[in-house]
Amino acid sequence: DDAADAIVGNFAPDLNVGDESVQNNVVVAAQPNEHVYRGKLIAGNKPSRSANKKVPEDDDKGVLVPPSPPKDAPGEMGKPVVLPTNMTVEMKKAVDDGWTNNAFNQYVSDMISVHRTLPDPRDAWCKEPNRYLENLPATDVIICFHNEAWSVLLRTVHSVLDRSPPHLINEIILVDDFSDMPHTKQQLEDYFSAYPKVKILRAPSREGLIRARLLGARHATAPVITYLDSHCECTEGWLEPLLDRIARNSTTVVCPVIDVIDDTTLEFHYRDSGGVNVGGFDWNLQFNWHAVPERERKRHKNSAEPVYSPTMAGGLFSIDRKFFERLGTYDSGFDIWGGENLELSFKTWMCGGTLEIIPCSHVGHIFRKRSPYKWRSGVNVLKKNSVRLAEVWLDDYAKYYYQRIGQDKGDYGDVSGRKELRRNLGCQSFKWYLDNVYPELFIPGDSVANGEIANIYTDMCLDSAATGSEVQSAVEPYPCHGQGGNQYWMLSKGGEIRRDEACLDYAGNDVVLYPCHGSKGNQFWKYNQQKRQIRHGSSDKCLAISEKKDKVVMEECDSNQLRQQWKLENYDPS
Ligand code: UD2
Ligand code: MN
Repeated sequence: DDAADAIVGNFAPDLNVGDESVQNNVVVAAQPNEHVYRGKLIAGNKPSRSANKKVPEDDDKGVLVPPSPPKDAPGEMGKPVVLPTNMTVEMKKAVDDGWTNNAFNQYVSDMISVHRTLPDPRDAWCKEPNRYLENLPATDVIICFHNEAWSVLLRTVHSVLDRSPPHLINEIILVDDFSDMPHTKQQLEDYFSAYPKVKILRAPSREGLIRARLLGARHATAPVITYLDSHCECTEGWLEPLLDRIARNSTTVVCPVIDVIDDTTLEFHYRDSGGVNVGGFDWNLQFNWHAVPERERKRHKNSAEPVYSPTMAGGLFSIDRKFFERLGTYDSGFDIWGGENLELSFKTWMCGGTLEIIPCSHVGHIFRKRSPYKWRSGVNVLKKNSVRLAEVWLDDYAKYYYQRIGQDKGDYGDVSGRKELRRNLGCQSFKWYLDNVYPELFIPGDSVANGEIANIYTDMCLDSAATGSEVQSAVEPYPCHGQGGNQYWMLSKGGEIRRDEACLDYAGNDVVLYPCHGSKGNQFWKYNQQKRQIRHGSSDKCLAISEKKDKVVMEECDSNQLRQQWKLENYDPS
């Protein structure tokens, strides 16, 4: 039902272009004094225009000379902005509204210049002479947004314009995914009419970020496509190291280091090269971060060199446009949010490319603790996307994801076109990917049991809502529900009871989940199938449910005690 669907799988830049309201901006006029947006002024802040004044330009390359905010203005050099504790009632309401609408502190963002300065986070290695090729390909920068805050969106765009060599930016394509905030309408067009490189595309209905990206890609003409989220800030020299890798090999897909812009203070925290992480995923098909593995460290002399990454976070990367097209871009059946990052990661590696994180390139991103916008009602969008992904790319390993979702795949639509794409590309197997690209990943099939751990006496299961490997999280008894998820566990050959990177751990107090350390001790458990006991290594106690049936506890082992008896799903010690 949507135009974007028609473009999937390949690029057809000439298709339907006329149907969308493309703003080919011309320089009309503007007064680039937009750098001081203060507090609640911003909501109704209209960009000032004066019809006949020409915008200052850099050598007619269409790039404005950025206004430079005063050094002591809020947030300069990436410094935090802390609001006073004695706010007026109006101010407090404005702050709260900002949080409600955006899931970050919009009020603080509005106080900061849209041209604010940032520290230069680059390692000296990055700035050595002749580090990058002289003739780099230009890129289009595609930024999709659904109801992004005005000051944040503008700062994203200005950070690209202000900190990229003009000749390397062909166009900035803003894709409005059917926003309904007032400032995303005419005000946005008026504002960017002063910036000829900025083009605005409007999705005719809510597409979700994946189809919105495809819509943008259809209008891209530069040799390289760069995607950014709509709440980013590019730092000095972010672009050249990305384009350099693609110039050297067009099948290399590259991601900048993603620095954290604090959601409360907008402080820019950057990671130095030593702290760079690479991407992974777990069997719930969630993306996660890891330290650079030893085998990868060994490949490098300097920690600022590009590092291989099994996956990408998804929002910020550059890719050769033709290579993206060859890989079949994204699955347009992916709705709203999620899954596309792993799809692109897997097929990049499996179908002849490489995925790298480039420590010389830094872009900040506001990480949020919740999603501020509406998803679809009545469908589990993320699960649907993930099932499509698993069906097409995971081969037999898909079963591990299905165990996590209690085998309930739901209606995931038609994936035959995507399977055909994979066949035509002649890609490697998922096993090849795991063996060669992500050997660190724990494979559920290498475990002696997987599924629920049910207490015989109570029909309660070991349950933990922890996701990822938070440092210490509770494990509790909960009625068995048979749907995997929080009750899905694996008993590894090494005696760990684990889910992804989190291991059941007992250090004398509560039974908790702790990041797996692989050295047995407090994380070592032994199952005796006859006695149905789970005996703990270092304490020699047995796992039990408390008499009140409300806690997971450790007790002296007693083979007559039913509260100490457990059934492990799919237990097979052979
Ligand atoms: C991460 C990625 C994001 C995407 C997502 C998985 C980073 C820093 N971010 O989530 O880019 O890969 O994982 O899908 O790697 N948007 C729309 N339409 C929608 C929903 C979102 O245009 O229906 C826009 C949104 O305004 C934003 C971008 O898509 O600019 C990403 O959304 P997000 O910021 O909510 O995702 P994030 O960073 O949690
Ligand atoms: Mn984001």
